[in-house]
Amino acid sequence: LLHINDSRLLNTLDELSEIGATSQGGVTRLCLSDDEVEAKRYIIELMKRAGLEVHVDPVANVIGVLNSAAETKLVACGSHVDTVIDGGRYDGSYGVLAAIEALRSFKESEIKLGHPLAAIAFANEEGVRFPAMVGSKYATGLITLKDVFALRGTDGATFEEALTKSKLELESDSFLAKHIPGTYLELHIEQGPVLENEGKQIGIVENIVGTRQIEVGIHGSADHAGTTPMDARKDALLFASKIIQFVNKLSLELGKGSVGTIGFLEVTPNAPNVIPGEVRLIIDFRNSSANIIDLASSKLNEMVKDTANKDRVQISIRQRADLPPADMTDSIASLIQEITDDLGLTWRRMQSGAGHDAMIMRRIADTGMIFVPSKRGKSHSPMEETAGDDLIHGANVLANTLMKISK
Ligand code: HGY
Ligand code: MN
Ligand code: MN
Repeated sequence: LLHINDSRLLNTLDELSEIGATSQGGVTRLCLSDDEVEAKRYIIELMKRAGLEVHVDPVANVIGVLNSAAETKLVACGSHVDTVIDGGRYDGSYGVLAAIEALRSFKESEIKLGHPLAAIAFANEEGVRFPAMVGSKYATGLITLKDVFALRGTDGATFEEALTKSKLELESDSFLAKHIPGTYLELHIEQGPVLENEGKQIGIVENIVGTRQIEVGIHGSADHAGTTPMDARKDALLFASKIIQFVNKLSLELGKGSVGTIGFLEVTPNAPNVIPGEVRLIIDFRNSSANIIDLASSKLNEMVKDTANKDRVQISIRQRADLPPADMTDSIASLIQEITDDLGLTWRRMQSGAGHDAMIMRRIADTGMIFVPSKRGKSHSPMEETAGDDLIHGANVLANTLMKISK
């Protein structure tokens, strides 16, 4: 069994966490922000130090390749280095750094590998600024470069403008389209309380729930808060509050693991004595069943349109992101389980309530995910924390599973 270099992995985690660090101990690295670009440059450097052949594709996926001369199917692993606003230091970053550490350890121990291997930092997994999973969707041919370039961020910039501003040197063609991975493995923190509650060291993911994001623009009328009678108002925020209540009620009513969130809300002009004229909000609905997601989506569309008429406001409504539920590959889950047993670690099979690039990669490759425990189940928060030995265990499970597949 191979053991990765513990202190080196933890050291790179500390170094990467400095980039985009916030005062509360969290990290903010939105897609193609200066901080995320700096993180990508750090990853490029680290891959070079690890002796990998580095490729940066047209949407700024960063790919480090080992044993590239081998003619057999690529074995890929990785995650993302972009984060949410004031998120944690492990979400995504841990999987990328452990992937690089695994390949670096293979190279150092001169293990005979029968396949080329790639460690990947996918572009824009989180979808805070631009709609989610652009990197893996492009890498798997789900979205064209033209469509990626045209994506508009919540700040109004297009993906293309942000790429140009980043000054990242990009290759002209998609490395992963030319070298389609036969297998993809992703190591990630659980971002929930299950492993900690059950005292298990490793999570073997069986399925990832689906996510549907719907963006609603509400166009009322900005008027004077003092002189406008209550029955003459077109109050966009009042209408938004009905949508927020409805999303919560619908999620509770649909049950079966449904979760509905409105985390993005923009009020214009956002002044205490002006009736809100414009509101923009994004609904995030999730469920492990595509049918329930479709049902929720149609009920939301119906409610928004009906209520808009009553409230005399204009609305624009569009699907912002659609990430269908994905089952992981059984044979990969069994292999992860076998390796975890060999390493003498405890495990349990489980669902992922968080989305991951693995749900997209599953469309073209045999795919598996490995989880390590999150303290108090916290994530997408500066409180995100995972114990050092759990981080090492997860990296060893990833490395040994990769080695078994790549022999
Ligand atoms: O939102 C998610 O589930 C993931 O963190 N992108
Ligand atoms: Mn993540
Ligand atoms: Mn995340």
